[in-house]
Amino acid sequence: MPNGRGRFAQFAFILTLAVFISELGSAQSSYQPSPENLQARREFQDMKFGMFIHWGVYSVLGDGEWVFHNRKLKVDEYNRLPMFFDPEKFDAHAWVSLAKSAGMKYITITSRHHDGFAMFDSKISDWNIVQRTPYKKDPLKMLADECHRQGIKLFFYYSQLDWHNPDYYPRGVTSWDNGRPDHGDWDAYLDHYMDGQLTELLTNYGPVGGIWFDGMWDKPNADWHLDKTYALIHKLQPAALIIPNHHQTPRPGEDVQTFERDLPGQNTAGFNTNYVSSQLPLESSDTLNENWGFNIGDSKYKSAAELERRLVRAAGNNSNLLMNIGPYPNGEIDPQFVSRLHEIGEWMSKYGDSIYNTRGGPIPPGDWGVTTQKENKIYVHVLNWSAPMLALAPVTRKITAAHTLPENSPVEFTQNPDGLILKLPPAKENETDRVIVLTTSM
Ligand code: FHN
Repeated sequence: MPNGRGRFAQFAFILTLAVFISELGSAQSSYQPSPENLQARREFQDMKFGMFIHWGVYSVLGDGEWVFHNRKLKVDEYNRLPMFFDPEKFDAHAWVSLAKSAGMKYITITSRHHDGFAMFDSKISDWNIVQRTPYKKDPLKMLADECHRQGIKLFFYYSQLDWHNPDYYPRGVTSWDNGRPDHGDWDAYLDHYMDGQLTELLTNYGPVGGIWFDGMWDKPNADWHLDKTYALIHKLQPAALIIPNHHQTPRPGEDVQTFERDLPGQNTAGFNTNYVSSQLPLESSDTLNENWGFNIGDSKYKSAAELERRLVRAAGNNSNLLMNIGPYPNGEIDPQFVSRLHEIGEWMSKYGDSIYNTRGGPIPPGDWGVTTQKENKIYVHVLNWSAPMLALAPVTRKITAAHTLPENSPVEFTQNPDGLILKLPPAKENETDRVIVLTTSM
C-alpha cells in the first residue's frame, strides 16, 4: 500500500497524465494539420502509386492473413506458428528495388495484422518476430533503412483489431472462442499496448510516411481513444499521415481517406463509404491477385495492362493506387508479381508524366476514360473508346495544342463552349491507354 506521500505522488502523476491525455484529445478534436503535415499530404498525392505488403507468420500456412480466424484456431495453437517463420530469403534491398522498378513511390507494410503479431522488435510484448521466431531479426528496421537509402516512403499498416491479446475486450464482431479469458482491460490495450507499439514504430524507424490503421470496423461503437492516439502520432512525427481504413467518413485528426478495393465513392465492395472528401488526399487499395496475404491457391493474377488501367482510373479520380502483394513466408516475392511489376514499371517510364504529381482532371471520369492534370497540361486517358472521334464535356481553359504521349504527334481537336472533340489516333495493339496531352493557356 502506498503511504501518504506515495499516495500524493500517485495522485499527482494520475492528474498530470489526465491533463496530458485531455490536452492531446482536445488537440485532435480541433485538429489543425501542421505545415509539415500539409506538405506531406501534397507529397503523398504526388506519389500516386504505392506497394502494399501483407506479410506475417500467417504466410507460413499459405492460406491468407485471416487463417487464424477462418480455421477458428485456438490461441495456443496459433502460438506455434511463429516457430516456423524463418524468412531467410528476405532481402530488403530486393523488395525496395522492386517497388522502385515498378514506379512505386511508397511502401505500406503490415507491422502487425489482426493476429496482433508484431513483425518488428517490440518491447511491449514478446508476441513479436524477434522473440518468437527462429529468424530473431527485425525486417521492418531493415526495410526502413533501405527505404531511406532508396528514397521510398515507408508507411506502417497497424491493425487496431487484435485476435490474440486478452485485453482486446469486449471482443468485436469477428470474435470466436479461441481460448482467451472472458475479461480484459480495454483501456490498457489502447493506452499501453497499442499506443506503446505506435510509439516504438514512430521512434525507432526514422521518418515514417504514416500509420495505416485497419480493424476499427470490428468494434464500430467502441471508444478507440482516437483523439489521443492521433495526437500522439502527430506529436511524435508531425509529418506522419494517419490513414484509417475504417470505411467511414473521415474524422478530425485523419490525413488521408482510403478506399478498400474501390475507387473513391464507388463502393462496389459494399463496405466503403460513398462520401468522398474534397479536402483530404485519396487512396484506393487493391490486390495484385485476389488475396492480401500469401495464399498458395490463388493464381488469379491481374494482368499488367489491367493494373495500369486501375492506376490510371485512380489518378483520374484524384486518388493514389496502393497495390498489394503477399510475399512468401521465406521472404521471396512470387515471380508472377515480379514480372507484372516490371511491366508496369516499363509502362510508367513512358507514361509516368501523365500520372505523377497530377490531380484529377477537369473532365468527369466516364467509361471511355479519365483525365488528369498538372500545371498547364491536361492528360486525356482514353481507356475504352474505339471510334476516331471522342466528344468530351467542355473545358473552360483555352486549349492551345494537343499531342500524343509518348510520341508527341499532333492531334486534331475542336473546342467550343459545348464541348471538346478529339480526333484520336487509332489504338495500337495491346495499348492500355491512349494518352492525349492538351496544353492550355492556364
Ligand atoms: O481484414 C483486412 C484484410 O485482411 C486486409 O488487411 C485489408 C486491406 O485493406 N483490410 C481488411 C479489412 O478491411
